[in-house]
Amino acid sequence: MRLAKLLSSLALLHLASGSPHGRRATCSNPPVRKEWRQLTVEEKAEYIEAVQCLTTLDAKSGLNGTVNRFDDFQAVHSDQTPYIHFVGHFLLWHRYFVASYEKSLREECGYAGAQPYWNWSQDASTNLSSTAIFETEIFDPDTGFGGNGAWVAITDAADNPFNLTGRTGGGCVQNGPFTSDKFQLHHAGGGCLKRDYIPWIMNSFAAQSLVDHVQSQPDYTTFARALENIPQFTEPNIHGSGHFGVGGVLGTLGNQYESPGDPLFYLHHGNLDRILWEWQQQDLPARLHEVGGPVEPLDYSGKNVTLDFTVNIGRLAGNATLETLLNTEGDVLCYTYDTA
Ligand SMILES: *[C@@H]1O[C@H](CO)[C@@H](O)[C@H](O)[C@H]1NC(C)=O
Ligand SMILES: *[C@@H]1O[C@H](CO)[C@@H](O)[C@H](O)[C@H]1NC(C)=O
Ligand SMILES: *[C@@H]1O[C@H](CO)[C@@H](O)[C@H](O)[C@H]1NC(C)=O
Ligand SMILES: *[C@@H]1O[C@H](CO)[C@@H](O)[C@H](O)[C@H]1NC(C)=O
Ligand SMILES: *[C@@H]1O[C@H](CO)[C@@H](O)[C@H](O)[C@H]1NC(C)=O
Ligand SMILES: *[C@@H]1O[C@H](CO)[C@@H](O)[C@H](O)[C@H]1NC(C)=O
Ligand SMILES: [Cu+2]
Repeated sequence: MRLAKLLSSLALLHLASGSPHGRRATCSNPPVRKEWRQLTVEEKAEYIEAVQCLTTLDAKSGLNGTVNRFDDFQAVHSDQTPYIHFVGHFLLWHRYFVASYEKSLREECGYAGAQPYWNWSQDASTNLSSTAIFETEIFDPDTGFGGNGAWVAITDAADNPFNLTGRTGGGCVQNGPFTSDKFQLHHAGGGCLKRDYIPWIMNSFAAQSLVDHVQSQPDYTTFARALENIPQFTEPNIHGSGHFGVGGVLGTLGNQYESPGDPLFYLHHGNLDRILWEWQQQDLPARLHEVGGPVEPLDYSGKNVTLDFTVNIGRLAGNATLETLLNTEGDVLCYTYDTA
């Protein structure tokens, strides 16, 4: 009798701690992520100040070429670049990375808001040579992230391996809060922030019709693959829009290793994460528990990731399973978006 009672109370205890419904949610009042243009002038200034604050705090990642907390993020991404793109964990690794950056802005730099995103589809033109997409509040020198880099000609074809046409910059950014006198990178040789706008890539890769195509995919594997598409420029991919539209050939955001050196990286990947989040909302009960895609880059017939697959982001935060990262309001992540 006593044994039976003990066993049944143990069973109850087990149920309470083991069942997802028995677990106390640790995310209350999640920060609400908004499009940059939904922020007030004050909120924009607070965000930019918090980014600048990261550059004044000592590095903790232990990685070579890091002086400050901003560098830490760039170095961790660079370190893992060969293992985190064209794989099943691509989107959730970057979700965790951006959320950890948001957490550092809030907890280490006193930023009270959420990570903003850049909805580039809002400005994409069917006139592919239009530069209107680069003339929005995102690139405003006073309230945004500043504009293009100075023109730098490419004389050695090896510096443009994809033979991209239509470059317009390539040097240090010329205005705004991240010019070389105010902002310096340190990883991989460091130097100024560079941009190299390519209007046709920005306008075509950011088209809302492509976003609609990605969001109409029936499962995680096809969704994630449609979003990244192929590592070439013969077909558009929405992931490439911000990277190569803004970073072009010589710009920081166009460098697959060092791209988080451009503060716009976090607004660009914030938008990709918003697109994933919206796709999940279409069928949340299923899409909180579904992953897929290759463990090894581009290995579409090989081993696939599963819910218990673990990602690490170095010393930026602890290791996490893909299942925990599917939930933006769970035990590891805590944020949401302003769209329903
Ligand atoms: C660290 O970076 C410096 C400068 O780029 C380089 O000379 C050095 O070899 C690097 N050290 C390691 C351990 O990678
Ligand atoms: C993003 O922009 C597209 C194109 O203008 C628009 O249809 C969509 O509603 C926007 N979404 C958000 C969340 O801003
Ligand atoms: C497309 O944009 C370019 C650059 O702004 C402009 O010169 C051209 O007139 C536009 N073409 C059309 C058809 O609007
Ligand atoms: C770029 O051009 C060079 C020289 O014409 C060619 O060898 C190379 O294959 C081209 N690369 C791509 C990605 O098209
Ligand atoms: C991985 O997933 C793909 C796409 O669903 C599938 O074709 C492939 O067979 C899977 N790989 C294995 C080893 O099951
Ligand atoms: C996190 O994952 C990395 C790579 O898989 C591993 O080397 C490291 O030991 C893990 N850290 C912890 C605390 O489990
Ligand atoms: Cu990346």
